[in-house]
Amino acid sequence: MTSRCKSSEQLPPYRIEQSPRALRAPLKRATKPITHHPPMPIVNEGLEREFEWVTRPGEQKHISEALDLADEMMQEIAYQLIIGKNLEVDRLTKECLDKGYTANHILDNGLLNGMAIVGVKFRDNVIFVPEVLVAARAMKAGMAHLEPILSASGIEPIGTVIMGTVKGDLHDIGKNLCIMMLRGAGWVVHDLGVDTAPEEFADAVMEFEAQVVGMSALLTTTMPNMGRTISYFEDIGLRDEVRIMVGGAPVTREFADEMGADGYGENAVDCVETAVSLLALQKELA
Ligand code: B12
Repeated sequence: MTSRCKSSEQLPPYRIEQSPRALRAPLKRATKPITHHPPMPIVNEGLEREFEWVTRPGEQKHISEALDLADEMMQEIAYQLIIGKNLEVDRLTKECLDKGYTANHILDNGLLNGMAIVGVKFRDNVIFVPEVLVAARAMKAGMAHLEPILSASGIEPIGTVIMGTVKGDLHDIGKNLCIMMLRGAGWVVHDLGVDTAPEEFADAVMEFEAQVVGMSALLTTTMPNMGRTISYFEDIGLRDEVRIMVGGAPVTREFADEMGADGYGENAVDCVETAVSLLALQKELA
C-alpha cells in the first residue's frame, strides 16, 4: 500500500483554511435539521485523515451523512478497508457480529463507507489499481462473514436469477452484494462471475430455466454490452422467455430503458425488489 503523507502544501488551496470537519458541519445543519440519532463525529484519526481526500462538497455531504451512524467500530472497519488491511477487516467484522451488530449495519456503515472513500481516492489519482485491489480484498474479507447471514433465507425458493458482470468488466463487489441479498430473499441465484459474454447469459437461462437475468457494469465502456446482450437474446428468440434487469454505479434508469431492459436497480435492496416485480411481470406474460 502506498502511503501518502498529506502536508498542508499538498492540499488544494481552498481546503487549507478550513478543516474537513469544519466543511462538514454547515452542510449537516442545512440538510439534516431533524435526526433521531445524534450524528456520529469522526473519532477515528485515520478515517478523519482519509476523509480529507473527499474534497467535492456533494461527496462530502453524501459520505458524511453515510457516516452518521458509524460508531467507533464501524469507523475502524471503514479505515482498515481503505488502507487494505484484509486481516484486520476480517477480525473486526467477526468481532462486530459477535458483539451483536447486524450484518446489514456492518455492510452499510463500515464496509461501504470505506469503499466510498476508496472510490473517491481512485478517481482523483490518489491511489491506483494495486491499492484498490488490496482494498477490494479487504472488502471481500468482511463480506465473507456477512454472506452466510445475508444469504440465509430458509424460505421456499421464489424463482431463479442468472447474475453476471458483462463482457470486458471485472468489477464484482456490487454484483456479489446483490447476489447475497437475492439469496437472502429466497432466490436461487446462478452467478456467472465477471466478463460474461451474451452467449453465457443465454446458455445459463436455458440450462437453469431462469425467469430473471441481472447484469452488472461499472465501466461506461462496458455498459453498452448490456444492450448487446439484450440484442443477442432477441436474435436467438429468447427475449420473451426472461425479464432482464441491469445495475452498476454508472447505469441509470434512462440508460436501462434506452437499451430495452425490463428493470433497473440502484442498489442491492432495489435489486431484490426489481427481481420480485419482474417475476410477477413474467408470470403475467407467460
Ligand atoms: C473496486 C474497483 C475496482 C477493482 C475491482 C475489484 C472487484 N473485484 O470488483 C479493480 C482494481 C479491479 C478495478 C479495475 C478497474 N477500474 Co475500477 N473501481 C473500483 C471502485 C473503486 C469501487 C467499485 C465498487 O466495488 N463499489 C462498491 C459496490 C458495492 O458498488 P457498485 O458496484 O456500484 O454496486 C452497487 C450498485 O451499483 C448496484 N448494482 C451493481 N450491480 C448491479 C446489478 C443489478 C442487476 C442491479 C439491479 C444492481 C446492481 O448494487 C450494488 C450494491 O449496492 C470504483 C469507484 C466507484 N465509486 O464505483 C472504480 C471504478 C468503477 N473503476 C474505474 C476504472 C476506470 C477501472 C479500470 C479501467 C482502471 C484501470 N486503469 O485499469 C479497471 C477496469 C478493469 C475491468 N476491465 O473491469 C472507474 C470507471 C470510470 C468509468 N466512467 O467507466 C471507477 C468509477 C473509478 C473512477 N472514478 O475512476 N476497479
